[in-house]
Amino acid sequence: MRQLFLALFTLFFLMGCSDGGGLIIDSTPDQYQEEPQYSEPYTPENGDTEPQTDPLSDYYPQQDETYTPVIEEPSVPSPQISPVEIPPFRDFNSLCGYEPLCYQQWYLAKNDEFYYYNDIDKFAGINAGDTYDKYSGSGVVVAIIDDALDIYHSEFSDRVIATYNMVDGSSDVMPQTRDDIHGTEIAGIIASSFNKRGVVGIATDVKIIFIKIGAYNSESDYIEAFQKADELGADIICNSWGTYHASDGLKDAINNLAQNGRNGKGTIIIFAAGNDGKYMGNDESAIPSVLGVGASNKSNDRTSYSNFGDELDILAPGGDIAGIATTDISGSLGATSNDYVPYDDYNKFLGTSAAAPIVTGAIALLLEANPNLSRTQVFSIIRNSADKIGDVNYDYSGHNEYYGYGKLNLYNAIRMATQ
Ligand SMILES: [Ca+2]
Ligand SMILES: [Ca+2]
Repeated sequence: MRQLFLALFTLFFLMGCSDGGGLIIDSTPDQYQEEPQYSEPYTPENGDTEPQTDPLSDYYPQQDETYTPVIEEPSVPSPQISPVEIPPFRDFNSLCGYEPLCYQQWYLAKNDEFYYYNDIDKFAGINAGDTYDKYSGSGVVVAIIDDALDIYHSEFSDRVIATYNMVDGSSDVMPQTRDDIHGTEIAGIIASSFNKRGVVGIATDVKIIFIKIGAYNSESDYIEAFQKADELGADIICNSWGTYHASDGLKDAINNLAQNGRNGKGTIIIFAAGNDGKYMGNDESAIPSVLGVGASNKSNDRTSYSNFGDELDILAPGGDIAGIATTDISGSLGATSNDYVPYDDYNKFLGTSAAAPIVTGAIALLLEANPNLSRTQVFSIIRNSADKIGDVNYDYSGHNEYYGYGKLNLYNAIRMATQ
């Protein structure tokens, strides 16, 4: 077995301990193995009072002013004033609707109180803006290549359109053990719905193809997995795994899809950069026709574990102290005994494995907004709309080897895609 960290980059993170059987060849950095350090995570029910002082009070400077004057005579139109201007960083209430765990999805929606109690930088999220009013990934198909998927999960079961098991050639991709947890967590980030349960995904109407791979698959199996995703109609292929030894054959297959897939516009292939804090080297995420995704944290900075290199394209929240709330295998199996993994769970989900599906969901919205975008145009938009975070210099092209082209800014990307 080659050096495939099938447990897919962050399985070692999510397990919180290294009991993952033979699949796991890497270990969780020590600083992330501890229990969360904050004492009282905020929940809406626990009777917490408002913060004494609100460090974010400058955050929506015009919000009150914007809404108060609406008492103006409704009969007098003001044509020169545009309709309510939505702040670039949107209030979480209007985005979250009735999803009970959305308040802790700091990577998606800014919640003043939650941010305050968890000391989260006000720009740490992806800036969803008003995107959710307009786009939901409708008409877009995402393939996830990973360990297993709970296809019956209430957040997305109605949108799983095809499954394939590369290990045994069947269509059964259901988790077999409590360790087969990773794919369900990824799917939830991308595709959870507004169903008054749990979390909300980035692309709530996207269709899902799931292709199961295992540590005993061969190089030709990986190639076949991509071909399968293409045959089944994938517009985007999300990969939170890597080998550090991308073969020429796999590179050819990926390049071919990136060039000719999606009816010649190019399939968008996304890979997590990996969690070893090292140079990406010959990893799949470093293939130039692949979008390589690193992880940012609640401080709106790069995480120390995130791999780096000339081919790193973009950062997105992957978390370290604060994890990425998402779906878990339904019921007792998985990270938790219920259907979700909270941001502060002992087995919280974090890593570049969580960042890649965030970018995947964002691109699903881009392709809905403008289906004609070529693969190279999508890459260009994602790179050029990114926030230049971190106290570092970016080169003439806007790139830094540790930060890529910066951190995903969904609102800006959508604007750029629809101009
Ligand atoms: Ca939900
Ligand atoms: Ca569970």
